[in-house]
Amino acid sequence: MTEKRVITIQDISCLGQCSLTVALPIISACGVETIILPSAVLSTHTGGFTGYTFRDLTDDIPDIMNHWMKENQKFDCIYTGYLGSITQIDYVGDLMENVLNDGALKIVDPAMADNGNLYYGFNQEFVENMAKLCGKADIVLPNITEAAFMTGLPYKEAVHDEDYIKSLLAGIKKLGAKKTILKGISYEEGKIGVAVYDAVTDDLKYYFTEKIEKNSHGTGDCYAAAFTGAVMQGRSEYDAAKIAADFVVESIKKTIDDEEHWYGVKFEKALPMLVDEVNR
Ligand code: PXL
Repeated sequence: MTEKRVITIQDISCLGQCSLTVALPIISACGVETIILPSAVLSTHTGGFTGYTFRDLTDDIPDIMNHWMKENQKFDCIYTGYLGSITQIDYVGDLMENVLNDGALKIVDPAMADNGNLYYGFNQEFVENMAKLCGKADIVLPNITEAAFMTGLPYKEAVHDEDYIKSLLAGIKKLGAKKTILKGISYEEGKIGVAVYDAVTDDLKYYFTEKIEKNSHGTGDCYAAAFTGAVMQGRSEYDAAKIAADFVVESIKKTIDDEEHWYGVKFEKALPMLVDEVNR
């Protein structure tokens, strides 16, 4: 039996517990072989550090892809996270065409914004290109901010009303994505959750957890990686969305007492729980 393999493309932020340094250990812990394509190497992430180094690897992406094609290597899932430029988004389109098996799953996390703002270095043109990439995906995992930017709807803070959330989901559906996991929804104080929306059947479900009042960096990346690992282990999208949410809550809880640990979450401490849940 050939095991399913995931290719994930995002940056390496050497220090910072985000992007590839969380995707590789988390998906691997789920029992899934993970092929990585580093799009850039930074000394840290850009969300709070200053003076970080940045080595752009955009030009290596086609060479790496061409080598895999020559070696006849194809994958069963592509999961994309933080991408640094429109050229990189275009190269993801090439990867989708050239290195995926028939029926491979395309998961796009449009990691580019949070709390109402785009991350440093992104602009409206990038948003439009990311929205097009989401249109090619089977599953997209935006937070409320990213969904608002991509649909052109206003960003609204919690507590949300359901009509607003449904309008974001309808907007993402219009982009062409088949399924949306919309993160960061709150319909009541103290609770936060995700919508799991199937645009083909119009089925909408929610999963809520307790809301921990801490702004945590990198939790979106931990969420998407755990979701991808769980889905590739055969869990339904809804189960994977739930498992990923519980994993992120546990990771935040493991971090909350350490005030000096501001740049990420201690997801490593929650991996045993994730592994248990995925294999349950
Ligand atoms: O967590 C998303 C992310 C990934 N990679 C880099 C980032 C960020 C968010 O700020 O700066 C380099």
